[in-house]
Amino acid sequence: MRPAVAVSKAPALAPLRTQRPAVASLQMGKGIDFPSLDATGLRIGIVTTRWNTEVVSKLKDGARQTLLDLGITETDIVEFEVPGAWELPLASRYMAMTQKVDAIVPMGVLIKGDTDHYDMIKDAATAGLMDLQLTTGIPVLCGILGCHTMAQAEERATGDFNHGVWWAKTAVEMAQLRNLQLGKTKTSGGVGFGMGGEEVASSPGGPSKKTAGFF
Ligand code: DLZ
Repeated sequence: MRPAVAVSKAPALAPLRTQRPAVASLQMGKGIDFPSLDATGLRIGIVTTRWNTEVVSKLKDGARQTLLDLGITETDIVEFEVPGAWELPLASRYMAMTQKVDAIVPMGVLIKGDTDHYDMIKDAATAGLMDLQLTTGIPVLCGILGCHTMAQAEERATGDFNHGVWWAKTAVEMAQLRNLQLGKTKTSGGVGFGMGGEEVASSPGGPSKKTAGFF
């Protein structure tokens, strides 16, 4: 007798929503073009380090100004600060746990020294950031410059080559892609901890209560 064939009753996956293809014309290794972006209503998180703060602050300034130019309000730029690049993944995770940011831009600068410290931090931090975005589904950028000299870092945080500008645009593009594909509405509300969570039923059909936690 032939074994019964289980027929899935699960609804077919929703077709992928299409987005205008990104313009990706490489300019001699000096960055990429972006499609026209409108970031109105998005909320973007920025996490910066105090290590190499002179360069990191330029990256942050470039990112902030770009976000504002794209239509994001000051209040929709959420900022955390941490000591060094090693701390970026955990702080970014705290920010992701709020579920109130559409993308996160961690920013740090690692300068290669004479020891293996640089490689340990660079590899662990970048792996942590990748893991974070894949496990949460929230875009988390690779905003760590790994440079051999401070001059290299300065160059990448200045003028037309300010990576903070590109990171901001990438964050907006990825946030839009996520919201489009997941059918999410734009994020709103505060970032904090308390009783500001969603109304949920405490039991099926039971009275609703507000959840405690990040909101
Ligand atoms: C310890 C250290 C060193 C040597 N260099 C850097 C650096 O170039 N950039 C950076 O962001 N952080 C550096 N740190 C600090 C570590 O990231 C981390 O803050 C400490 O090891 C404490 O966990």
